[in-house]
Amino acid sequence: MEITAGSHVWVEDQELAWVDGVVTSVNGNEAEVETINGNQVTTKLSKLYPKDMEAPDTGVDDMTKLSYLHEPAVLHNLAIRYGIKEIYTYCGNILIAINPFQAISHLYDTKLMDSYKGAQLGDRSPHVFAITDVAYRAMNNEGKSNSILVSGESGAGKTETTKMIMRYLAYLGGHAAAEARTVERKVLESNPVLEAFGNAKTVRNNNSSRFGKFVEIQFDARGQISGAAIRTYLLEKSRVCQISEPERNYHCFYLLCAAPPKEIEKYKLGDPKSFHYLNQSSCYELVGVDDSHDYLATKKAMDIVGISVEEQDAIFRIVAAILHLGNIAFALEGEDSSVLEDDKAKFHLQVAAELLMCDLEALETALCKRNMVTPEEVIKRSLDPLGAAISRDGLAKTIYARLFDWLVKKINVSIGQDPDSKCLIGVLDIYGFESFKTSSFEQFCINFTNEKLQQHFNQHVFKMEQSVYQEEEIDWSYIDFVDNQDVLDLIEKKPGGIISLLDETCMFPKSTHETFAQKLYQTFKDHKRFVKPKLARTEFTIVHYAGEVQYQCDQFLDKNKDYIVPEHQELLSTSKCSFIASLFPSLNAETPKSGKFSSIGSRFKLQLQQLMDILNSTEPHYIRCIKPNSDLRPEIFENGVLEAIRVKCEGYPTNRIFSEFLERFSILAPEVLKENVEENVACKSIMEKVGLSNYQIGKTKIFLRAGQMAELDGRKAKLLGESAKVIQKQVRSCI
Ligand code: AD9
Ligand code: MG
Repeated sequence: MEITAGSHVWVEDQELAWVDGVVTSVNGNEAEVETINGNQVTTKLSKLYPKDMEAPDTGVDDMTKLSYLHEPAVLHNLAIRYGIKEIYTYCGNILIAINPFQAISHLYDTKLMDSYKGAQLGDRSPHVFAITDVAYRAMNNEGKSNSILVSGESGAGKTETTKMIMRYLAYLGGHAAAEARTVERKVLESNPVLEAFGNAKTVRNNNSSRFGKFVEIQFDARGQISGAAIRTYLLEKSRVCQISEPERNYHCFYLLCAAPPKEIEKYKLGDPKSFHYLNQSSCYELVGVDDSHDYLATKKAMDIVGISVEEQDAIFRIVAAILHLGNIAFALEGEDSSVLEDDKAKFHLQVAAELLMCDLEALETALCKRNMVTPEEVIKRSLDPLGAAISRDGLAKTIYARLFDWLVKKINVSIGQDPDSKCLIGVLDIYGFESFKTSSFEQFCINFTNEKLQQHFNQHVFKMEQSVYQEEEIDWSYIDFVDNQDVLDLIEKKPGGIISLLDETCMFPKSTHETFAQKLYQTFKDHKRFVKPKLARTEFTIVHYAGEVQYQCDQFLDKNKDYIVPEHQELLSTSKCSFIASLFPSLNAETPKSGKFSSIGSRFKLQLQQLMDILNSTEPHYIRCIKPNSDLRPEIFENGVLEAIRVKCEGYPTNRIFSEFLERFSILAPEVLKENVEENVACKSIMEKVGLSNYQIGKTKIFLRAGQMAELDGRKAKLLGESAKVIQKQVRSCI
């Protein structure tokens, strides 16, 4: 559209993201804009976006109703709706949810659930229940599995949204008889249990999921919930031993420290500040969270999901043992051996051994010494204090990870699977895209997941667009499909991708993180998604769809090794606590030999591929969560919402029913209306007169390319301006 003096436009603003204003003058390819907050801005014409002056003040509940589908228009619409506490908006059949960071009354109550039951999408205001209802009905009517994929950056509201989906599904597919309701109760109560052990406060979210989760809810032929399976993905193990300001460790540690006195005494706990694994950060309490209340609530939820009292005791005993393990400090003895630092360390070693029900000396040896196997004999080699601390942390992480896996398995067994179920609804809540000051292997895996999902999303949006075009019988064959395959290749291609190179490096005994970094620099020096930061020795940057992330490869090698020290395995498999011993079953021929290299990265890649295979066999529905800040600018700007819009813009982002189009633009060719032709012919004539091409005429709608609506509006405004001048002239001549 031609932007001239008097045009209403959006202009970029440092504080507000976008601000609207009026062009006061145009000089070459620059324009002066007077913004509504009274500033004079000079900017390039190409940086201005036309503002739709006919858009309703209260916003639209579906982005596709916007005449201009560009970034400022989309964000402005979301901002208007957010201002009136409408947190949900559609973009076609994608639901956009903006985190309100406060409870909105009645937004999720049963009365509201009633009102969405069976309603067509769009009949009622946008809501997570509406999308879920569509998925449920599609499953019942077509007998096909559906999935609801919730995505968005960390803290955007994915987990909360997922819980609402599960609640609504339990409402739709719940049983009338109280005694039959156990399945859905177990499904719902699995959430607080998994959150207690798998969520933690991070910089971005006080209740951040540190694992990915795909819940498969199975239904019987009558549409009632008959079983469920929970799959989890890569728990962040490093958090157990290492946290930084202002984060926290996993919730369960703080819950247990706030348990009733009897438990505190039993597990020899006390102030969380006295534990090394917790006091690396000064954050112990969360605003609005009562850990002692949550401890009891978690135990109640554990009861419901079928974890026995004895099992609960063993679980919390392990949690306490990990805290005590963390306090076993080592000092140097002789040249390169280590001993317990002081009496305090001895005390914690003793408590840890008691809680883990293993031999005290065996525990100390497992921490401080390693077996060296030579052809002749096995020699015990001492570790230095640093080596012993690493060994201790490794043990703590392994125990915690096994405990978490046990919980997931137990919940699955307890809920039970329905072998006869033909249909399921899968709900995906994966950790959101992350970029920290120091991003490590965990962020690499998390962001890899998000790239995978983004690709699925792109393909889906593209397919949806195609189906609209097909319905209207218009040609779509030349629309390019833009995707992020290049980033995925960089990460997961076999051979040659980063994960492959990492595995190769891990298997080569002499390699270090420096040699790994060098290998990356050499291999990807020309890759457009890979950047070697200036002066970097061990960092690398990936240009993700959501932005650039710089990774620090210091710990990539260690974190990629799925390895349990044989001495630790030996120690715990002989624990007198059968629960603990069962977490470390003796190795048999089927399990990989202890000490043999197995890669976390490759296993994660495989898990993701399996997830994608499941998703590809379902009908997907998308919910994109946005975390707003004061000016509603998503922190990661190329958020999926904008990505969906970008995909749309590749095709025909705007369409209008013929009659609506004629009503808006017949002024551009009034003679057309007089000709008494069919509506589609009239639309065509207007476009021809204005000189626009590349649009398409469907069966009921006209499809416009990006910018064409703005162009038409511009012509209309100009015409109206000119006719106003003509009228003024006429009036003047009359006077
Ligand atoms: V992460 O990737 O796991 O770090 P999520 O899961 O996207 O992240 P989460 O659902 O945990 O974010 O939401 C963060 C916080 O926002 C919650 O703890 C709530 O306090 C708040 N929230 C999110 N959605 C809603 C909502 N619909 N209503 C009220 C909400 N509060
Ligand atoms: Mg979450």
